[in-house]
Amino acid sequence: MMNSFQGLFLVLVGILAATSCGGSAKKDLRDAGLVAGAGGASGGIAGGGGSDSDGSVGVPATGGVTAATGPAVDAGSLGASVGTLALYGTFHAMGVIASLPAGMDGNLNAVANVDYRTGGSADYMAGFPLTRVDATTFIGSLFWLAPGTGYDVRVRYSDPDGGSLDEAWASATASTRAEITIPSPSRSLVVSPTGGGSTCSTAAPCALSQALGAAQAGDEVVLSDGVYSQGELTLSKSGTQAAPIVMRGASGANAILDGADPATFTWTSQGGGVYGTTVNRASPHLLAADGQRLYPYSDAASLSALSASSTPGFYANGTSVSVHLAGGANPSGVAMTVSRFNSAFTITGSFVYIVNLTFRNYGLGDYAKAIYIRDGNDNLVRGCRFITNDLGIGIKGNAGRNVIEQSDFSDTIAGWTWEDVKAEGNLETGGVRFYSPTDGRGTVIRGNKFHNFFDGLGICPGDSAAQSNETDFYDNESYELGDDGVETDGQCVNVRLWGNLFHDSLSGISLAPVMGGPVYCLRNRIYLTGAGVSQAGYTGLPFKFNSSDGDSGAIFLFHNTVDAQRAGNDGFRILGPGTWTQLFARNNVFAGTLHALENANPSQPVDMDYDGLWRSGSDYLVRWDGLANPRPATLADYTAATRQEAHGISAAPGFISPDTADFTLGAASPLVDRGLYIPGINDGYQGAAPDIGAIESQ
Ligand SMILES: [Ca+2]
Ligand SMILES: [Ca+2]
Ligand SMILES: [Ca+2]
Repeated sequence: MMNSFQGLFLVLVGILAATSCGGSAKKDLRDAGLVAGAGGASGGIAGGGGSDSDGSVGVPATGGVTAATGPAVDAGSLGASVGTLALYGTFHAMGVIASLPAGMDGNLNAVANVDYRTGGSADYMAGFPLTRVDATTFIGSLFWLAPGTGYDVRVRYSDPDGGSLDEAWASATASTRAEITIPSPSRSLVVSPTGGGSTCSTAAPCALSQALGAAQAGDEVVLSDGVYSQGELTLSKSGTQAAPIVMRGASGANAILDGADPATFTWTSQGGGVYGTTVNRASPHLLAADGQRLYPYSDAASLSALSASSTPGFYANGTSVSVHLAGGANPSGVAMTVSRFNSAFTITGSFVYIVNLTFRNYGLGDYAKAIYIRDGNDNLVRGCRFITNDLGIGIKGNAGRNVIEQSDFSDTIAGWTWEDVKAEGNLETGGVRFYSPTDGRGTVIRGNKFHNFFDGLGICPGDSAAQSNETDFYDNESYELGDDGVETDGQCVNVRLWGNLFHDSLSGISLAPVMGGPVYCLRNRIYLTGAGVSQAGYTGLPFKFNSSDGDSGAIFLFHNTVDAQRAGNDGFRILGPGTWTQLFARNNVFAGTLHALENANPSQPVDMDYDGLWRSGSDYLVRWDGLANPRPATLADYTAATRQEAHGISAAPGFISPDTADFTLGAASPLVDRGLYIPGINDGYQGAAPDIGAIESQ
């Protein structure tokens, strides 16, 4: 049965086929626009299932990086070169920014396709088309690239009106970033917590401050096992790529930078289970008892009453600090932690590498963080542990190409109520944050764990003067969080999230709002949503779009797997308020326990198709406000009413073992080979067509 949606698609293909000069059917499908045209209208249409693919076989994309090869592009005839093209390479992706002279496409309906090839290759392959962000600018990304490799990139314009822009092009060449290797040091400066002198050797270790003062480009500072009760140190020197300044924990050691005051305080009963003392530095924001953070109450009466859901806590007034522990326990018999430093290190230099260190208890005053990267570039944090800090790593200013990888970030507040955390106001930071403004580009956050926070982290600044962020967030795991796995909230242009795991959190990926765009969410697995404690009884949002903080640009959701699992949670859910130009989803699994889909903000454009839709309970498949029947019981009813999901599949997804988070599709899964081929996104799939969901199984 052909509905009007499919009819519109065929009309578009027909027009383009008639007007293109010798282009193949593939070109026509691409030109038909996987991305919407002017104003982000939800008419971005792609069709054909897997049948428009040549079935090329490559390495399956499973969330990690693959170097799959797509079919060669037949560009048809090329017109004149036009405008400018800027590229920005990260390890595995590349930002593409194409600009036109003003007035070339007055009615804003041209499309910018992008092709790419490794330098010197004969054939171009297609990338995912660029997104129009204003009258003269198109922005997009290339994925699954190899590090340290040169690419030729070509943008081809297609304008349905013909004219000089149609078939015009722009090209440029750039390299992806080479992987980081740490060269052998020219000198090792060994330090210990009790070290002294200036020898800085294994036999005669010096103090950390001595080594940091002496370190030059090419040196390493090696921290021996133990606790370093230090902080607010500034690292202003720079290394180079060939000779970085490395600060690392000795092999096998647990070198701990500790922001807590090592003093033992005398606690005096103030009655009612409250005990007080005087600390050495004013306004600590982080106290803990037996390693559990205490809630920071804002006044003595609230502390006395434990007004935040009876959560044990403290109240700081200058250097006067009171605590109220569980059961009114005397803190003299408890291992107490009182922060006395705002930070461990502020890094203003470049090529400073921090490896295999533990950071804990940094939380004095406002905006505390273990590591502060302020205008520093090309720095590395690798294999570190961040345990109960107000923030692990804060980034601000002209700080670009910093890499945070293989590290573990945690706190102890996942059990606090949503409302109590929000009321306090300074407990939502998580593992990594960009302060405003952050104008640097190319931050890469990969292979980390973020857990027991409210939000796992945030990867977009509120403001940025850069035309694009070029931030990559991949292969991370966020879990046990009171709110979001990751906040992609703020100024987010060319921000890419792929291959991440989000589970046991209230929400997965927050896109609320993504100012600018485009933002790409590819092959993420989001499960066990709806965790956390809220007085309001919030249920989960695998993707969060609602915001009153601004307008979102284009959001692309490809090949994500959502399996809510917890009772009463949707597979996909849109709440109000919020506005966006484009929300485009293909090849995702949206499996809920309540509904597969729910939309309480139907004023905004959505374009969804080829998704696997399922709800395990007995409620309606879809809840969609604004329809004559807002509770479509079947996919056919929903598609008839909305034109969405004409190629969607309503069936149990057939995961191998969702209880153990194995979302591989079983042999009998109805989602195998039922996805849409999307150039630049799922080249190299197995079988007859891409599988729906995060894992290409067959
Ligand atoms: Ca036009
Ligand atoms: Ca949040
Ligand atoms: Ca397949």
